Amino acid sequence: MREDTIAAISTPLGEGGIGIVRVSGREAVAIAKRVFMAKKNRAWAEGPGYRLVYGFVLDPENGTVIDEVLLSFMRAPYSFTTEDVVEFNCHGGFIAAKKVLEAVLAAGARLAEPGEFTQRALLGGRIDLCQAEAVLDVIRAFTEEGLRVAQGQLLGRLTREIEGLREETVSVLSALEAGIDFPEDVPGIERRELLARLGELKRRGEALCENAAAGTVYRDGIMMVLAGRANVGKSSLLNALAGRDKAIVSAWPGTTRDIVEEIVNVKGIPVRILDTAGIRDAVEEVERIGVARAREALAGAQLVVVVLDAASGITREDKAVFEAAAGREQIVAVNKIDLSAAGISPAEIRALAGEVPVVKVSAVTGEGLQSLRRAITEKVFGGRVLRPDEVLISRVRHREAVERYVAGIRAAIDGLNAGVPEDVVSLEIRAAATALGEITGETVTEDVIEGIFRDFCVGK
Ligand SMILES: Nc1nc2c(ncn2[C@@H]2O[C@H](COP(=O)(O)OP(=O)(O)O)[C@@H](O)[C@H]2O)c(=O)[nH]1
Ligand SMILES: [Mg+2]
Repeated sequence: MREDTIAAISTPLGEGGIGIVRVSGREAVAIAKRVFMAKKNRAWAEGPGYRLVYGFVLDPENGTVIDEVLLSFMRAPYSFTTEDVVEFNCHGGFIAAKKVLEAVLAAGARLAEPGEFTQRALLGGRIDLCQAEAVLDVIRAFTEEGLRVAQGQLLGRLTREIEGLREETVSVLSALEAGIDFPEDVPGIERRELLARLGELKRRGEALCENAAAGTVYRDGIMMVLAGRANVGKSSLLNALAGRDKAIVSAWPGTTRDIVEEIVNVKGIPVRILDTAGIRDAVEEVERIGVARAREALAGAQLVVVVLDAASGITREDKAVFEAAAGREQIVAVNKIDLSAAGISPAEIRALAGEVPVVKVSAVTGEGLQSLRRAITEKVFGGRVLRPDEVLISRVRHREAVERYVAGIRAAIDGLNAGVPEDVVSLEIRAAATALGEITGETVTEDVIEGIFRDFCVGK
């Protein structure tokens, strides 16, 4: 499979300073020699790796210059893929890198599949599966916090945590099995000690699951809906949080019909904010569809911000909004406090919505926006404060594996307490260890790996 040499443009197409064509594989150097003419150092390929060589990529057909480039050369195994890698730093733009790629393909390389360079790094043993996933998460990170979580994973901190847990689990398993196989020779590990060690493993697994919620939030973000009757200032609030005029704001009720959305960085959380049509008994068809969509969005949201108008107080229509939002995680934002500082009494809100956080804001002056952001993070993290160096699970695939691990250890503990035979208990522990191995790729099917790389872009 790794017989052939792959190539792709690794930078986004478009106007830019440089565009990079990456070539990896056994023939990388031979192929580069066919298309590249060094200005001075003609013997670059015989020297050590990690060097830049200045020169030209020539059209293999007629010898004309395609582009002036800097070639960088990483010799196996000291490269991203662990293979010989040559990268052409071409001029940016739409054509130069594309022509260089064509020349490289004509000289014997094959166009890389999405994520194939990273896949080779995985096959070469330079990174494990969760580090490969982290490569994509680093690229896609939307906030600094998301980047930090992804970098921790890329640098192997999650791997070490998972591997440590797995080794300890296997060690408990072999102690238990020694007692089963040679009951006369080895005194079976004491039950009490066994239970204590399993209890500790369960606790560590549970801690990882708890933190996974935060990690997933930093990676995937949350979906938040602004709901309220017409004209309370939902669109104005979206614009204020986004810091730009995304949605049309107008004194005319019923302006927003379709859902307008924007991803906003709220204290490190990528929040997908959906601005919806005001919920009311619309008479006209387009608005009616908009209201139906607003209700649908509400049903799928992880967090609902019910917006009220401080100047007009609570009306019959606001009550309908609270009914639609009932049972959802929610925050109440009393908007337009620049018009009415007194706002709406918390008791009145509580009577309709129960114990919900209430913040006073003005989308026009910006007052209270910081409190709204804080209320959002408190809702999302449940008031928990995260240490910056904490190892966070950020992918559903990982969380599910750890959940199965914890379930297995829990079953083992319950089994021991209930007097289940030890060989049955050991099966539970073995399955738990296998679940952990799926995270780093030790025990994982080909399908899972393919699914992961399908998400990647070509060139990474
Ligand atoms: N004074 C004041 N006016 C606001 C505020 N927020 C919105 N408005 C005004 O209220 C009207 C309706 O705002 P809009 O954002 O379109 O409300 P929506 O229908 O809920 O999306 C517009 O004229 C806005 O300028 C606010 O905080 N203070
Ligand atoms: Mg609107």
